[in-house]
Amino acid sequence: MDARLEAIKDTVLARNPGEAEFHQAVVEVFESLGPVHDRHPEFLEAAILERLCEPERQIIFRVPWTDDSGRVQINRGFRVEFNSALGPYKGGLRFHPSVYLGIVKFLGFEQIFKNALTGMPIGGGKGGSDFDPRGRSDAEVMRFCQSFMTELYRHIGEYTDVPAGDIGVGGREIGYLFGQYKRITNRYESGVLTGKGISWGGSLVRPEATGFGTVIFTQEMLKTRGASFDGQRVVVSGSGNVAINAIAKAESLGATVVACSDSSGYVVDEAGIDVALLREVKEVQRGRLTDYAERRGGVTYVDGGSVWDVDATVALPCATQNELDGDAAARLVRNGLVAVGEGANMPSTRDAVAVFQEAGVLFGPGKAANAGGVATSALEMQQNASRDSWSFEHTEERLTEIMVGIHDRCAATADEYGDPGNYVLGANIGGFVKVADAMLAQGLI
Ligand code: NDP
Ligand code: 2IT
Repeated sequence: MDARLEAIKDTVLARNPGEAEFHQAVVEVFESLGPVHDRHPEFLEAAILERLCEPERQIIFRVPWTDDSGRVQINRGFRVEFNSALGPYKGGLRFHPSVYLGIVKFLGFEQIFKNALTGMPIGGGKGGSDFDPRGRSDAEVMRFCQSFMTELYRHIGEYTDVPAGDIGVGGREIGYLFGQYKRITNRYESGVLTGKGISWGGSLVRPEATGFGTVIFTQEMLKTRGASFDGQRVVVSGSGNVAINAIAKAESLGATVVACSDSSGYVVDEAGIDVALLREVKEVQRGRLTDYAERRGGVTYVDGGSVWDVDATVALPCATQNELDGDAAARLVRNGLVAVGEGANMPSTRDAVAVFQEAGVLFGPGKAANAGGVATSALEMQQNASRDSWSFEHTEERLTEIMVGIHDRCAATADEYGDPGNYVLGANIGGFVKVADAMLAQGLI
């Protein structure tokens, strides 16, 4: 790392102790930014990096609720409003027992650059709770969401901060959150949340957008080597919103998706995952992959283990951070891997990224490859602002244009900075310069 940036990085790490994921995200971005500061010493003078690493506002709050047996439960809620240089804070809410400030800050930090890359007018933020929705009834989830929003509502708004979904937060949760916001504020403010249902201000394609976008981005990378998804053998991790829609899109482009996973194990389905059945099991019945394996028949279910043991030409990690380490990466490379598109946020460890890049594998980092979700959230905000709703075809066309645009900008930036094909460099520099320019223009705030 550039010596000037190393000193700033040390200060950032020291003043945010114990936040391993946030540290990882900061270091990974800083490693790309030396050459930018050679060209733009004004960024150093204005302390852009120091300001970027300090969230504009961090909110931590108590979320009390009662479970179905009448017992009081207490969770912790978070919203980190990281950077508003380009627009209102924008980013999802994650409900998962692993959530703590370091996770929310890594996600919010990544979101700043991702949102800049989309070209849409959105700043970066993230939130969530250590609430575990697994095994909770609808009524419990509703009470939790209502309590969460009873504090969050005062911090958000169409022009301030616009949350959406992430792990553990989908259409059901956004519905309960929106209902409570509307009740407290007495405003039908559609643009305050995205990922809404289609009959009450949502956008077509938003549910599919992250997974579809990841595949579109990966297809663009493959095209640079004269290849496509057609005929690829694909492994996807996870079996949630992003994974399911990545599987659907990859299969529609002629790939065979032979495996996917959840936190309990993975399924190998050599004939190709039956995406209609997977949707039914996961989205309608809220079941597990074991249910998929049972109903599908003729497939292998592996309890525990790593889905990255399955050989593939294209890997799409779509579950969670640090789920693919250096050993898994080396194994995938030995088994003939050609491309990786990150549907999840920071799923590859820094060791894994190094293995992929040294082996010449096409590598699309999450902040570029999974930007289709938030980009379509911004399209939802546009539709809300104009009280309009667009067709599936039109919205998907916009998503495709945006993903191809992100790919091309990352590739062009990597070329410009002398490292062709390095999408990590392209994404970090491309996102950073846009935000840094806006921060300079807006003065010391
Ligand atoms: P979902 O909650 O719909 O699905 C998450 C999936 O990942 C589940 O299969 C879950 O398994 C698995 N998973 C979650 N945590 C872990 C863990 N600690 N270890 C192993 N498996 C795990 O979430 P999404 O599909 O929305 O999100 C997946 C990833 O994509 C996240 O990294 C998220 O930040 C990112 N992302 C999401 C966007 C969106 O629009 N939703 C946009 C951009 C990125 P199990 O059910 O067993 O917990
Ligand atoms: O990580 C992400 O980009 C998301 N979870 C989606 C955020 C959004 O505001 O749609």
